[in-house]
Amino acid sequence: MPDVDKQSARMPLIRERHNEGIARPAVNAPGNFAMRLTIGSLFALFLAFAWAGMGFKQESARAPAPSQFPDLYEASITDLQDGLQKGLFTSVDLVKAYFARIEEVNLQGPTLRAVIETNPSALKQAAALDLERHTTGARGPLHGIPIILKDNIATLASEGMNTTAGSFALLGSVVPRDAHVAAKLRAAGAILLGKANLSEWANFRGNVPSGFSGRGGQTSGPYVPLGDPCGSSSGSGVASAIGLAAAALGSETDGSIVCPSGMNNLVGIKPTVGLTSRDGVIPISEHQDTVGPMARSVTDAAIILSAMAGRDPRDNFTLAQPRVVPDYTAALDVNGLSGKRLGVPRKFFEGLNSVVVATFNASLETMKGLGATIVDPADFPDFEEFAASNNESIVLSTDFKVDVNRYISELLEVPTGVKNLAGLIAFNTAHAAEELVPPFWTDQSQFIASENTTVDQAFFDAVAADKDLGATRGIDATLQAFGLDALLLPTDVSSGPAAIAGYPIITVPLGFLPPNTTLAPARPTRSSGPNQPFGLSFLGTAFSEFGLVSLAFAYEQATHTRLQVLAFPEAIPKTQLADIVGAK
Ligand SMILES: *[C@@H]1O[C@H](CO)[C@@H](O)[C@H](O)[C@H]1NC(C)=O
Ligand SMILES: *[C@@H]1O[C@H](CO)[C@@H](O)[C@H](O)[C@H]1NC(C)=O
Ligand SMILES: *[C@@H]1O[C@H](CO)[C@@H](O)[C@H](O)[C@H]1NC(C)=O
Ligand SMILES: *[C@@H]1O[C@H](CO)[C@@H](O)[C@H](O)[C@H]1NC(C)=O
Ligand SMILES: *[C@@H]1O[C@H](CO)[C@@H](O)[C@H](O)[C@H]1NC(C)=O
Ligand SMILES: *[C@@H]1O[C@H](CO)[C@@H](O)[C@H](O)[C@H]1NC(C)=O
Ligand SMILES: CC(=O)N[C@H]1CO[C@H](CO)[C@@H](O)[C@@H]1O
Repeated sequence: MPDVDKQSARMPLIRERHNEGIARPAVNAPGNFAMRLTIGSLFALFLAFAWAGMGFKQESARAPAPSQFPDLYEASITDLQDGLQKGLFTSVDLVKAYFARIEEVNLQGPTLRAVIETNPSALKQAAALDLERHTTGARGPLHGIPIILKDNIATLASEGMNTTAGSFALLGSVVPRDAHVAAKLRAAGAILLGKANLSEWANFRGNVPSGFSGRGGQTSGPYVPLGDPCGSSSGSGVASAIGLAAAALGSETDGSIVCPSGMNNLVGIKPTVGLTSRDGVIPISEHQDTVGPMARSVTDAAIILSAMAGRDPRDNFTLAQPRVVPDYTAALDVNGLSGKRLGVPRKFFEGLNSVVVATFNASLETMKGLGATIVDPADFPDFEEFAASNNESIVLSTDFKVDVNRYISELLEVPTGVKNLAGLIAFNTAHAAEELVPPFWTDQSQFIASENTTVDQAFFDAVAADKDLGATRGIDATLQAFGLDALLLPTDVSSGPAAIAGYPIITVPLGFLPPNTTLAPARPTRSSGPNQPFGLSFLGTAFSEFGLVSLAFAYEQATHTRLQVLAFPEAIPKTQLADIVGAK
């Protein structure tokens, strides 16, 4: 396949860059493979080579050392694809390894509750994809790569997984088809490994701590014990951060990809509304929802975004995107910051942690050193009007009722009998012990407020006001006034303007709170503590993802922040490919 050839031609370059300058974790380092070498694994390697030798691409015959298994804590999609292609391990091995890693930390050990379900068909699919690789070759960079989806992204019920937004109300519901993004990943050869826990209903039920769902319980983060994982793509963030899958998909209405990406030390892309289809994604708002990758590197996120973007007649917002989906990996340029103009809208910074601000300020110097011009401040011309506006809550509240009612009406079966938002509210009240759980998780006030809305003139005015404040007089006006390629913000405050504009954000690891940070009380999660990661966001205009990926990649490659601090030891799963391949 042409895709594969292109990819393998690029692989060595990307790998070299990736290895450069990474402070390899020493003490807690998962995966000292030399210790795990067994006769079994040697035999498996022998088989792998015999297999690879049977007309399988043009790999050289040098003997692999066992350490060539990528460490699953950090393994890139490129590394995994390389090992699969060389026959060092199979996709069946990968699925087994990730299942074992999930088992170690999800309900045992630190009980992170990041994963709500695993896919009972995943091993069978992996075997089929292994066979296909062997017979007709890999489809592309995602062939046989396990990815976790947020539990609001539909997958064929016949495969055995539920799609519930974390709610018992949708347990056993039968979706009409895969979500468009799930179907696209499948077509690219990805294995849909499982569903991630989330803030129930993508945090639109009421005032409930991030990462809680009735079905999945309370997710917590892997950097601070009982840490707030942020949300609503909480489980996607945690799962990707510690290698429970190669990467994950999340969805964002206002912050739900970028916040858990920032707080779990990941790269997250919140695409322009209309770049990735929302068909089959349990909604909040057609005006603001978008689906995107949460990964450990800009490269991985770019690979996944390239596979999931595209038009879909079932989501007419996607018809506004440029006709050809870019190959976002073509934007991966270490010189991507050179000659670029980036602005800092400082008025958004109020209330930020001073460590975050100081680290952000230092990153500006780094970017100057990489050839960027920083315009600081570069504020929104009508910031005060933007800040005073409450139009977003009208848009989301009104949209939710319409959009969630439509989603439920399209389901083929709903065993609980729930038919609409009014039915969801009644269901929660009737099943309070599972859904409205004391002491932290009792609220459904947002549901009730949303049920009370009507699509009226005030709603249409609010939609228009948001586009005007966020896009026309917000991000676009600021980019134009200062002649900028992008805006820069700490991820803690980046989501708002992009949310109401429908515009993209990419976040990359920026830093960690220092060791002497006070450990906040667990209520039920800790808002902060030592080693808590935080992110740096690049924002742009509609469909500017290609340019944003380029800027973020250049910054990531110059800084390699992610591995400067690892998850706390109990949150690092021990199972590695060597354990699985060796156990054959
Ligand atoms: C999905 O929900 C049904 C109950 O309706 C349950 O039997 C099944 O085990 C669930 N699937 C998974 C993978 O947990
Ligand atoms: C999408 O279609 C709906 C009707 O199904 C229409 O009301 C809406 O304006 C369309 N939106 C876009 C962006 O074309
Ligand atoms: C960050 O930079 C801004 C603008 O130069 C400055 O006003 C602020 O004091 C700096 N903050 C910290 C914590 O370094
Ligand atoms: C919506 O935005 C407009 C324009 O700034 C403003 O006049 C209006 O007060 C806002 N409405 C709400 C509910 O905040
Ligand atoms: C329902 O909407 C009406 C009119 O918009 C408002 O007066 C009332 O307070 C709302 N009730 C609730 C429970 O939100
Ligand atoms: C943490 O240590 C730094 C110096 O290393 C100091 O500036 C800061 O005030 C300390 N913070 C706290 C909360 O003790
Ligand atoms: C894969 C997994 O561990 N799923 C669990 C998620 O959490 C619920 C609620 O605790 C369990 O029932 C699942 O087994």
